Amino acid sequence: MSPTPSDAPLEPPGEPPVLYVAESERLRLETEALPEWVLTPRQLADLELLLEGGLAPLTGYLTEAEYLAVLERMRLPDGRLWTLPVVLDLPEERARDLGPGARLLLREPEGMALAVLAIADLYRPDRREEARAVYGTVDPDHPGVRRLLESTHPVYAGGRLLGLRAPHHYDFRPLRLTPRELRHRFRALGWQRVLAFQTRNPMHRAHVELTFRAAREVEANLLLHPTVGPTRLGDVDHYTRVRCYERVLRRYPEATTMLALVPLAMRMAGPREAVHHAIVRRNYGATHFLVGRDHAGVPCDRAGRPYHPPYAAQELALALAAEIGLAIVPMAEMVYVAERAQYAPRPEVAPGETVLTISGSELRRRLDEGLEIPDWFTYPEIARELRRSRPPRHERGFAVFFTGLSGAGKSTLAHALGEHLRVNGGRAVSLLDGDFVRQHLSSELGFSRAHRDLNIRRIAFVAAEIARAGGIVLCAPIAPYAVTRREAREMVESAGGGFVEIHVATPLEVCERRDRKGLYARARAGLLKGFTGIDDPYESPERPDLVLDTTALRPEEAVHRILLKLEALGYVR
Ligand code: PPS
Repeated sequence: MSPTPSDAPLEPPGEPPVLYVAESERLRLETEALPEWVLTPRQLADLELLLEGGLAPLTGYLTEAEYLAVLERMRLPDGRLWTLPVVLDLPEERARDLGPGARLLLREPEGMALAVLAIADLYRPDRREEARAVYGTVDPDHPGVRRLLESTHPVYAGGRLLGLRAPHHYDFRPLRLTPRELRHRFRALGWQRVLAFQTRNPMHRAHVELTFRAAREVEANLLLHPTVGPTRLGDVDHYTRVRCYERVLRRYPEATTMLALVPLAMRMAGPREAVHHAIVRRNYGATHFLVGRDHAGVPCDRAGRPYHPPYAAQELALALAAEIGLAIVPMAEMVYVAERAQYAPRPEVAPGETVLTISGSELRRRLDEGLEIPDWFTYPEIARELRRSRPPRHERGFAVFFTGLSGAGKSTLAHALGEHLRVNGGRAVSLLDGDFVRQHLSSELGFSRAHRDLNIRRIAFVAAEIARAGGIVLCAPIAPYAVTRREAREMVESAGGGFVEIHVATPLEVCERRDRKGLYARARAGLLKGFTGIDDPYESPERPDLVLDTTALRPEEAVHRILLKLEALGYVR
């Protein structure tokens, strides 16, 4: 199944050109008054790869003609292989005063100018078509599809990049080698055959066995080349992962294995992304690329159906290997065989042998509950690192997010819960009540949809920072929109915090009867416009962690139910 060593080109294709302009041109461009755009983390990762030649032959973002050709044929209009859209997405407000021929200055979030985009065209893509072509599905449960449909700006700008400088990183600098630096390193070491391994996860024993075996089969040196760009929501953060890689590296023979990081933004696009990853590694000077089971894939949909057959990525990458310009090394999944106390490729497991595996979600569960992580699964030093970054839930920061109509009882419950948690002690408890936030954080905002969303994002931002620092935060806004509540959850969870959503589902009639602030009366009289529940919508949560109706429930009773839920989820003991 694997290619023989002679399949591999010994000399990788030429060094990819970087996209930086000369110093004089840079100074000139920097003094021009250009319209600007501050890059998102994903855009920043794409830009860094582009500037350093990691996405050669691209010299900028895809124009519409290129984009359509890539979607339809996995090729640029001139026939060269290219499988994923690499585009700059902009909101309408930003795109409005731009046009073909305009130049757009691209900055990193800290303000440093990185590049100028010479805009060739601006277009409004059909993102469902893009999802269908790239992911093979428009299922919003697929995280790549969801990001594309919900969090991508509607206008794409294509054109050539004039690079000013590389983004600056303060973390793991010695490991962030550019394509040129890595190629020079290989040359200096005399490495002519290099097998690259892509990952977005911590490496456990199965990965080590897999990479060892693959490198041995093709008689190549091994490059551990994990991505440190944005990956899938919920993945282990790159700081923890890189600490794990540094530790796992010591398990390999020093002279034949190297670790370097690549700022690649994962799409989770399966087969097309496997080819993309291989192209990137060719640019970094690898001669071989390992493609395992379900490369860059999302295993299955809600009904348990796979989005792609598990070996589809291998098949596509193998079929295109000659064009990519490196050898694809397909590997079967490695599993632990209990009777042999050894890892083996799944197809080589004999009938009657016991296969042991621990899935990503099972590992997270064990970490959350502080349970054992067996030695056959990972090395003790890796388990230690993972425990440090994901302590059991009762030691972690979390948000309790109350949502419901005005007068439903959110503030009362949040306040009462806060007192209980403070009495228990341990973690700091902060309260972000709706009214309080509107006084201090969002005093200039009204109640339009845009302002309500902004208000919730601000709350979520603060909540995420509190949870990141290990605190407990109780949020009690109306938060009437489901999409924005989900965004809040994602913000807190991606900061490593827990998120517990409580729908305070007291019916409108009861809230209105209470009318403590007299607002319902004013809304009914038409004196207050856009009041939630009266002439403004409230979207009930579909799957909250807890639903409480305070019509006949005393605050003490309600708080007791919340504490039981928090205990059941493991956040308090
Ligand atoms: S939102 O939608 O989440 O941003 O709302 P929130 O920040 O929680 O603010 C709700 C409080 O503001 C008062 N108020 C209104 N609520 C809803 N709609 C309109 N038009 C409105 N105008 C003022 C109201 O007292 C809410 O407080 P709570 O604590 O929910 O009763």
